[in-house]
Amino acid sequence: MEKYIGNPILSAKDIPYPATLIFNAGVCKYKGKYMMLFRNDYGYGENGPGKFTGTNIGIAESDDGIHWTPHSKPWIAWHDEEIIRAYDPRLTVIGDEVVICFAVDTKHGLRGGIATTTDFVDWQIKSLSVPDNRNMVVFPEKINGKYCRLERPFPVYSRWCDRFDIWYSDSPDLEYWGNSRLVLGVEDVAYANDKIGPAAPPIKTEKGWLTTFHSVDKDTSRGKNGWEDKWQKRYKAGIMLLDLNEPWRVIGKCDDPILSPTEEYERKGFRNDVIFPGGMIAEDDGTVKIYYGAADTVVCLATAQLSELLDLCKPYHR
Ligand code: BMA
Repeated sequence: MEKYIGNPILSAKDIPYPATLIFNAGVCKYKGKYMMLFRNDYGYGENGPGKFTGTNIGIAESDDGIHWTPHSKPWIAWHDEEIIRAYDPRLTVIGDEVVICFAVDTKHGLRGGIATTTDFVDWQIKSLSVPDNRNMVVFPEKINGKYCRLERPFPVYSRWCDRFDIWYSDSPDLEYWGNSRLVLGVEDVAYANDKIGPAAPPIKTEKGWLTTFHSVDKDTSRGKNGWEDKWQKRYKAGIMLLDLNEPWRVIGKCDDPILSPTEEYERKGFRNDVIFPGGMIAEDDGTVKIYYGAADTVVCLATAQLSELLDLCKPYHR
């Protein structure tokens, strides 16, 4: 992967409304433009360390996927009596629609939300999972007549610590989800000692569905890292290939992370040493753009050749 020399591609200083941390963006190509929805945690400092006044989701557009123009106002702030906030959007174009997955904090648990839009103005909520689930990403086409997603439940009572894995479910209509299967366990990723989760929505290749995931390793000797009193985790990005017809089956995986925190903008911020991809675009010229949140503070871009990413995925069966 080549990290873009001009990173970060979007940060709080670019945003024309109150913004503190601009990160974890979803990106798609839609109706001739690159569209980005990004997370904005704002108000740090007013309520003390680690406590933000609010979170909203901003929107930005681009002609080249590199230079971005944010709209003058936030896109949405999903908030009501039950819902506290929505964040970490991921975007998938399926036919005429854009499917948006969110993490949704509610008073009764953390839920995975799925919505659709055709114009980035009106949006319709299709489903909200039971707690606790998030990091949902939808595949860019129906497979065997079903919408498919990767997701990351938090099975606390069977794992007893942060041992969280990547799962698959499918749906006839984006509303009712089932056929759930384990895709990849945290124990299958040598560089993770804590948890893993889906990252950007998969892209279709002739060899299979190519998809990123995030992996977390925890170092309990670490103390204050970033703005909070304690932050002991490090987030990297991995990549794997899923079977085209049975997308819960991993058929290839890279042994090493494809992105690790090495740069200042990844190593220092609200939470140090975090790389959290949310968008991946395959271009016609054979390059792939991966968009990722860095240090929970800014949005960054890295590029690679699709053929090289495929070569990295060695045959794998769990
Ligand atoms: C995860 C999510 C992400 C965040 C990451 C690193 O659990 O909360 O939104 O980027 O932690 O802090």
